[in-house]
Amino acid sequence: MSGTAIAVARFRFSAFVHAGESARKYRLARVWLALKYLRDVNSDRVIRSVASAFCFRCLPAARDARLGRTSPVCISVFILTACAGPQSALAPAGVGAENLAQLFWAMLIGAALIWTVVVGFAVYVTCIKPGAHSETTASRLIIWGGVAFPVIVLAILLAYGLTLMPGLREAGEGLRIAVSGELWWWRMRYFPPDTENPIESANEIRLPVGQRVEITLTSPEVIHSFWIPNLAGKVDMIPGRTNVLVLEPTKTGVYRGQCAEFCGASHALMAFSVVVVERDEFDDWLEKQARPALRPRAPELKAGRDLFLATGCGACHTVRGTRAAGIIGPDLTHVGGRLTIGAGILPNEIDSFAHWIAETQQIKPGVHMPSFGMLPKGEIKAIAAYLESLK
Ligand code: HEC
Ligand SMILES: [Cu+2]
Repeated sequence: MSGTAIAVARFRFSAFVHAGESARKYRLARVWLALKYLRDVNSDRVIRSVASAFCFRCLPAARDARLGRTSPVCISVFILTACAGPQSALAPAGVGAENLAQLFWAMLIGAALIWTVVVGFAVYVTCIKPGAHSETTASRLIIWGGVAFPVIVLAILLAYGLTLMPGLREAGEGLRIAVSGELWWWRMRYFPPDTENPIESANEIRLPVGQRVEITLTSPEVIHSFWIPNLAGKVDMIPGRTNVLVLEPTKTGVYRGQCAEFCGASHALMAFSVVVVERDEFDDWLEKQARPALRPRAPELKAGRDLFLATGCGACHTVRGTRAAGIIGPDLTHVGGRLTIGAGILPNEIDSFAHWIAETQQIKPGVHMPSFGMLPKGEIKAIAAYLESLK
């Protein structure tokens, strides 16, 4: 939710209160604003539409003074819909996440049952049959309820958890992807089984559906954590160590990964997109990624490439097929073909490239790329158009 939207919502809210509305309408306004806020902060379109449907349903119902009954229903339905989406461990689209979701639901249901029994006991001894209990009853309760029962439950949970683990560690089926956590972006290197040289990319991971892919995780400087909630659990990326995670997506689609370990100033801006496609589509895509960058034909794009090379971008970035061969920043050979730029924070559009080049440090504080805002606007636009054309 943008600052302006918050200001507008606050303004509307206070206008509501100051207009001397009844207490019920005051409550209604709060619920409505809360829902509107939740709707706005959730970027997922599905959640948005469900939330707006409920906003509009709540409003007239509440006006009819039935808010007391309607709002808990609205809110709980809304909270449940938040379990879906491209970055949710409870909407599994991979074998690892399916196991974890299963474990989560089993634990949640178990915990709810135990809670009900404990509260039931509490109600029984305080309301239904208050008074002193014999010492034998009390000791039995402690031994069975307080010692034996938790030991049995935890042992079952441990055994269940352990049975899920070997599946998460099985070897991959040929393709390996080496991911390195940088400050604050992701370097991806694809190692198909039959090639020697890795194919380098960044900030987006593409996977073939139904195939077990081995992901090796490292980091050159600080600890990050690689997490794609819809596909699997998170695994740390530790300097000097290589951790292995196996991903086996079961559904095609676009998901979102995020660094899950605080790693410095722009940690929260360190995300990436995950695109799961059919096997054939994946093979075509990988084959294209291995090729050098497209040669620009249009004069504006040629000018953009020349400016890119002349401005020193090549000191940090590689564009295969040109003399730009830097390795400090992401490989830009096919940057225009990614869904987002800047590690999952801006949509892939010419305007975003221009904005990124001119205001890098404002967009992502602390990154190892200086802002190039001193370049004339026209030059920035030309470089942006060239990069966007690198599909
Ligand atoms: C000193 C090294 C350095 C220089 C010089 C540099 N960059 Fe970068 N660039 C980086 C780093 C590091 C990142 C990754 C930042 C992040 O997302 O955390 C980056 C990210 C980018 C991205 C986003 C890439 C992606 O995968 O999303 C673009 C586009 C980009 N730079 C363009 C340029 C252009 C154009 C120039 C020249 C005008 C330039 N860079 C100069 C280091 C550099
Ligand atoms: Cu990180």
